[in-house]
Amino acid sequence: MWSLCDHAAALSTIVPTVVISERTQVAIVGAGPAGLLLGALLHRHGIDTVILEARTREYAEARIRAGVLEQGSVDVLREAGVGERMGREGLRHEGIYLSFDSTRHRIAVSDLTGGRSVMIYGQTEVVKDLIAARLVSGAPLRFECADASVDGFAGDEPVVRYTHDGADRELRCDFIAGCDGFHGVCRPSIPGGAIEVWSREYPFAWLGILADVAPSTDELIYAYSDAGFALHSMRSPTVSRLYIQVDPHERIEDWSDARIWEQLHQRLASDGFSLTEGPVTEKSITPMRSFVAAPMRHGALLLAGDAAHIVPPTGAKGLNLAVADVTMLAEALVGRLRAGSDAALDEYSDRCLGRVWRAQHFSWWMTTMLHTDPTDDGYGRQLQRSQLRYVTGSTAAATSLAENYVGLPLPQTALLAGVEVDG
Ligand code: RFL
Ligand code: PHB
Repeated sequence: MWSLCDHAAALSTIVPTVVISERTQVAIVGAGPAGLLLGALLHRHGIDTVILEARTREYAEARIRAGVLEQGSVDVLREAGVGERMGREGLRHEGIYLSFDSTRHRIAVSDLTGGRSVMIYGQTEVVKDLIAARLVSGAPLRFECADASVDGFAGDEPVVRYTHDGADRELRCDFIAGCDGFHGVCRPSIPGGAIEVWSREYPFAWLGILADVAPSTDELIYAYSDAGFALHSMRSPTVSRLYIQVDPHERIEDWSDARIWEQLHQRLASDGFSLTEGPVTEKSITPMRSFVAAPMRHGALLLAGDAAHIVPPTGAKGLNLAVADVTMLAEALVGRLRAGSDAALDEYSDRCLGRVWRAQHFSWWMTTMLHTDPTDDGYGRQLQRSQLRYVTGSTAAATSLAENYVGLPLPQTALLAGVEVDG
């Protein structure tokens, strides 16, 4: 006689697993800034999207990362309808300090770029604003989607398979947007021969802290010192964000708050500057890497943001590149899905990569100018000091830094001009 268990086991081999199937125009994998912003821009132009995120909402909203938004990114976020709180709480900055040899030098970024500026507003806040707007819009955003895989993008049946709420699901679509970050599944799904990759690892990492204390500076300080790089940034008038360069093999458990503050005091020291300590509420270590994968389009699979490229954070470019990518991607998809034009889609990868490589160079340049290289025999430090003196002493050199820091203007897409793309 069969037991109930035998019966269930036999049934499971006979009855095919039920797959819940649905369809959308654009399946977006990843609810980081790239995926969420793409969803917001497409929603405003009447394109159906479903956003699938592996993590919980709490996790996505708590991930501490970027803090500097270029003016072009601010404009796009406003256009996407999420600029209100940023406008109230963001801090507009018109300059940065470069600190070395006990002196702080101000780079007057706005004066040197015809009035352009950056906005200090945490990525956590951008993500919270985008999630809130998405939920209000009623468009689908699913957290805790496990085992996502992408398929069929080389032909005309793109599909994302995943599990959610214990059920196997498939999302059929016209296009898949791979916005799933550096460790996502979309880029690795592209056949090896169809993608070219360039990368560089650095012999250092950033240890970052968030501290409940008013910033000790009015503008960000990027500090070069023999003990290593340090950065004094901020999140609000009462919260400071600080980083120090550490060896990539360091463990966060070995860094007491006191040890971190001691290094910050030493590295940020300059005439007339004093650093105020406060309770540390978060600390973590991030390795540094440069990476580009090209092309960013493979049939109906389009990569955007960290899924396609990453930069070391010294130039504050990663989030801004993600915003630029999805602005161009939204325009391309609206052109295709509402007006039947492939022109912008065909240009998507090349348009993005021009900007990506400029940001790659700037981020590499800032990183190598400001970090001490453990393998350096002393020659490199002489070059770094010479470069820092040049950048802070020559208007031409300072203008080049400023222009890159505020970011290239975004191409004036129809979306940004608020124009109906299918009009
Ligand atoms: P994200 O933010 O990594 O989001 C990807 C999302 O995809 C999800 N995901 C999946 N979802 C479904 N299925 C899967 N199989 C999935 N695999 C992954 C992930 O859970 C996640 O939610 O990529 P996105 O959207 O491209 O955004 C990129 C930015 O996050 C990144 O470039 C910046 O944070 C970089 N960055 C900075 N950028 C700036 O522009 N200015 C800065 O000041 C700045 N500072 C920084 C930074 C990054 C840092 N770290 C920690 C790397 C400072 C630091 C310390
Ligand atoms: C930050 O505030 O987290 C930040 C600021 C400037 C950078 C990188 C990170 O270059």
